[in-house]
Order: sequence, then structure tokens, then C-alpha cells
Amino acid sequence: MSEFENTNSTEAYSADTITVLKGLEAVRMRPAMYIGDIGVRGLHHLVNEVVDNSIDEALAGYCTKVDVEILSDGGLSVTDNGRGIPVDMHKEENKPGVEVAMTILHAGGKFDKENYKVSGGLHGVGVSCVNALSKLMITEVFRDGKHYRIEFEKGITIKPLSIIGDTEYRGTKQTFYPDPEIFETVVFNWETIAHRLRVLAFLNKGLMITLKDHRETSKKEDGTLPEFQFQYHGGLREFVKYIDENKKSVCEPILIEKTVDDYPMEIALSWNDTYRENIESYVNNIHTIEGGTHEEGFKSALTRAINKYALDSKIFKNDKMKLTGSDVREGLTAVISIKVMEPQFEGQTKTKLGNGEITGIIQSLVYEKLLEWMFENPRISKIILDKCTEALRAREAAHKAKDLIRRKSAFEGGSMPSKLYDCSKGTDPMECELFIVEGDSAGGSAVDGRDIKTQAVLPLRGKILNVEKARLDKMLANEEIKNLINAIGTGIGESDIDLPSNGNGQTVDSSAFSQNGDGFVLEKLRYGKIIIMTDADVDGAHISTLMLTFFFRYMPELIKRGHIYLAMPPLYKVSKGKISHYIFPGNEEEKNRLVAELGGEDGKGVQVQRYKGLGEMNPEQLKETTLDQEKRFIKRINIEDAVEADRIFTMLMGEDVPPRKDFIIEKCHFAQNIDA
Ligand code: 0RA
Repeated sequence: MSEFENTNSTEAYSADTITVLKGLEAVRMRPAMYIGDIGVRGLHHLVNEVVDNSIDEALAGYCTKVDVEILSDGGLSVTDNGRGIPVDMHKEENKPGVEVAMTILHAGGKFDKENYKVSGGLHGVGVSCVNALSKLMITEVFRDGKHYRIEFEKGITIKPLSIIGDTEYRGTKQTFYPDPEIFETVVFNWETIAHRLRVLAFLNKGLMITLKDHRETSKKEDGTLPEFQFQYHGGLREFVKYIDENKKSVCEPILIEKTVDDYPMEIALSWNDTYRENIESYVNNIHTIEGGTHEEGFKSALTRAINKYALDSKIFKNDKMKLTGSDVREGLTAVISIKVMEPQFEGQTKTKLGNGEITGIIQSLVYEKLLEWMFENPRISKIILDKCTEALRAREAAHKAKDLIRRKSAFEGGSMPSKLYDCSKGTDPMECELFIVEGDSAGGSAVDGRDIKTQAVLPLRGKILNVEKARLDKMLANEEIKNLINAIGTGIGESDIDLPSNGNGQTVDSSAFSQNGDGFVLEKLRYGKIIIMTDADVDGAHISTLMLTFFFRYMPELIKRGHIYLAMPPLYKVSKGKISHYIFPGNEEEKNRLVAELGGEDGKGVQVQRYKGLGEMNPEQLKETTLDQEKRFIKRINIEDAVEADRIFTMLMGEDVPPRKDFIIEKCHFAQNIDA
């Protein structure tokens, strides 16, 4: 039991040690119970947990700067200039406070509840979990002129707390090395960390957060290492501007900020020239993806306030005219951030706020402040109201158009579009695949090369409508889009259905898609995999982006659940005997290297086959590279982060910016390789 040699406990099996070991063992036995999973997500949970501890120190008002460094040796460090974790002896545990915090489960704020009013941390598991799941963790404290250090291995103290020098600095530095025995991957992702830090900087205005990547592999072309500073003195206002950076805004973001009944609340909102709503909400810095009572209160206040203003300012002549929730939220971008001392998180991913008392509190605040703002800003308010009224008309028009599609398919016995080459019936839809193919000739090869039992082909002619610029009614009138929607079978819309009114004469919120229950229905999905197949050229990239935008906006559930794929056919096949290697676009040098390697000096017996674009592949080649489930190359589209995806899509598809084709191809880190 050499692990105990260096601890300051004289008895290896003291009661304290046993409790600690039991806690650590539980975490290491079932890591997913504590951090969600043991993949990349779980790995980054560790980062969040450590960062959140420093953010808490900032929330308490003692810390102004947090530095995150991805180290070149597999570790990650987080340094803050807070008070430093206490180093004095903890009476009950007979250990320094810092050791207690690092080794005892849930010890996070135990010894100083006052200072941990609203603690973040997704599961509140505490930094001891990170410690338990790290092969090495070093905690350094800078306090009262001294530099302290303590070291752990898999959560067990291997070097007790000691003073290693003097310092003028004040704060805490945590360095940890995730244990590869626990995690499937221990490679940190710059984008994931950067995004989280950026959001934290928006949510905690003024706080300076830096990120540095010291890994050799991360070096940029000019030889420098990636480095970024996040600091936003404008807080949520700047957050809204950031989300809408590539859109035309109707006004500067409106800010509502107040602490009511001990709940600090901050809301920023604005409208832009798109037709979608984008509400992001946070509770104690945690992204509440599934919404909850704070979002409900906000939405209901928004609808009520705008209707009230329309009547009081005589813009609406009588109360027959009423805007619904979806009318007032068309083109709305809003960020809500509140702090709740005892949050109840519900829902599938535990990211839905359940505290009932919040609805009314946020509703009153937003109603009052928004009305006040509108009366003070009549010119902009008129523009917003006009926008809402236009949404109302479009919604009615869309309803008619959609009715038409629905009735038509009912008359035709729900028949499929004539352009669809469907697979034969009687197979489990989840086993089936739909190939959306650019151009008729590639479509022909796909039809000939497919497995007719499970693979369907829908050829698209030319460019599809840019859904980013079209409203629902226009979109639903488009032939290609109609075919696509009918072939997929789910219908369109957002998966969350708005709540009906509470009978106080409030408007019933019902989005244009989800009313009457005719929105998106996952159970009606006709194919388990939907595979977009376009040429690897500029036009092809544009078409796949259009397609992805369509799915992202109107069938986001299919992306979230991993049903959407991109075909990624290789450019070359290099083979010798039975060994074959495939080379993908952009890796042409690799081909020459392989030929030299396999063929030796005379290059004997090496075959190089160059595949043409999809349009020119014959059915056999198409089968080998894209259709055959055993051999083909496809990528699953995986949009982790809706904010970034939204910005990217708006930028790619917006009116102001010419389509950035190189960017489209580069940004394929959305996509994750699937071993075919
Ligand atoms: C409890 C009490 C005190 C500081 C902290 C916790 C603290 C924890 C972390 C974790 C990361 N950085 C941190 N900084 C501070 C201080 C109590 C006092 O000095 O009076």
C-alpha cells in the first residue's frame, strides 16, 4: 500500500482515510454517475468543474481573472486570483482545508457556506471528483505571502501540503491530468473549452478569462500557439450582439437587470431581420438547454407586454387583434441569466429549471420593464410591432399553405414524391437510409448502385431554396422542399411545444409549426440515416450547407439524435495486393507518400485509382465509396453547440456575406467520422 506512505496520517486505516477511499472508489467505479459519461463530454466536465470553482470565487467578489492553460504534457491548469483555498487545519478532519476540499466528496463549499451562495458546477460534484478521475493533480495555493503545494494521484494524497516558497501572488492554481484508465479520450478540445469560457465571460461581465494552448500539435501556421482573452464589460448585451453578429438588428439589445427576492436576474433581448427565435437561458452559469420556469415567465411577459403596448398606444384598434407568442418571438434573440440558491433541475438532461416561484417573479419584472422601455422608445417599438404583425399575417398564410400540403397528401393516400426512389417496404425504417443526391446523373448511379431493400434515393435538381432567407410560407411552396419533407415523413417544426395560457386572458402561445399537434413527430421518421451526397466542389459544398441549414432550422431533432450524415467519398484508392488505403480531398501529399512507401523504389505492384466527382462515378464506384455499408465513408453531423452553429449558418447563408465556400469545407469539424 505504498500510496499511503507519504500521507500525514500515521495509521493507514484511520476512519478518515476509509471515508475518503470509499468516496474516491465510488467515483472511479461509476464515473458516468458523476460526470455524465467517460467520452469527450465527460472529459470536458472536469474542465468545467475546475473552472466553475474559480468562477464561484469571482461571483463571491474576490476574483477578477481566471487563466486556463492546456498543457503540452496532457494536463490542464486553471489559475485564479481569488483568496486561495484555505490551508489552515480543518478541525474535524484533522487535515488542511485544501486537502479536505480535494479529497472528500461534496466538500466543495462545506467549510464556508457563506461564501458559496450560488454555486455553479453542473452536478455540484465538486473538485474532488476531478481529483479522483485524474492520474495526477496538483493544487497550489498562494496566500499570505506563501506558496503552498499538495499533490494527488487518483484522488489520493501522495505529497502532503507544504510551503515551497514565498509569493506576492494571491490565488489558487489547479493542474490535473485526466486518467486514461477512466476516459476513452484524454485530448482536450480547444473549441469546446473556448466556447464555455466565452459564455462565462459574457455571463460574468468584466471578468477576464484567458485560454492558452501549449500543445505542439496546436501550433498555428506562423508557429505561434493559440491564445485568447475573453472579457466583456457589456455582459449579456454583448452576448446578444455576438449571437446576432451576422444579422441586421432592429435595435441595441434591451437590458433588464434586477435582484428580486434574492434572485439576481439579467435579461438582454433584441430583434433581427431573420424569422427565427433564439432564446438562451442560464441558471447559476449553467446552460438550461431545456428551458424551464424562467423561460416560461419571460415568454409570457413578452407576449403580454407587446400586446398591451399595441392596445395602449392605439396601434391596435381593438382587442380582437392579438399577437401570439410565436409572432412576438419571430426574429427575437434573448439571453436570460438568473441565479437561484437552490435550483431544481429537471428534464432528460437535467437542464430544465423546475423552481415554480421563478415564473411569476421574472414575468412581473419583464412585463414592467419592457412596457416601460417601449413607452420610452416609441419609434423602435413601432418597428418591433410592425414586425410582429407581419409575422401574424405570414403565420396565417403558412397555415393555409401547410393545410394544402397536408390535404393533398391525404388525397393521394400519403403517397411519396414521384422523384423519390424509395426502398422496398417491410423493412424497419431505422434500418433504412435516404440518400439526398445532387444532380440527376449522380442520382442515376445511386439508384443503380443501391441496395433496394434498405436504401432510397431522392435526387435534387440544382440548388434548393435558401431557407435562411425565406419565411415559412414561401418555403412550404417550394417543390424540392416539399418533396424532402414528404420523403422524410416527420413534418417540420421545433420539438418543444409552447405552454397554453393560464386563463388570465393571456395569449395562447402556439408556434406556427407545433399547433394542432401537426409539427415535428419523430416517430414518423421514415429513415434511420439521411445521407447528403454532393460533389466535393464549391457548388457541392454550397448545396450541403443549404441542406444542413434546412435540417438545423426545421428538423433540429434529427441532427441532435444523429440521423443526419454527409457522404465523404475519397479521392484516391492506393492499393497493393489486398491492402487498400483511401485518400480524402485535401490529403493529396499523403497519396505520394503512400505510393513511395508501398511500392519501394520501382513502385511495383502499386495501383492508384482516382475517383471522379460523384456525378461521374459509375454505380459500382459509388457503391464502393458511398453506398456499401461495409466500405463507404460517411460522417455524422453533430452540432454540439447551437449558438456557434447558429452564428455559422447565419454567416454562411446571410444576405450580407457572400457564401464563404472555403469556410464551409473547413468547418466540417461539426462532423464526426464514422468508421464505415
Ligand atoms: C472557501 C473559502 C475561501 C476560499 C475558497 C473556498 C476558494 C476556493 C477556490 C477554488 C478555486 N479557487 C478558489 N478560491 C477560493 C477563503 C476563505 C477566507 O479566506 O476567508
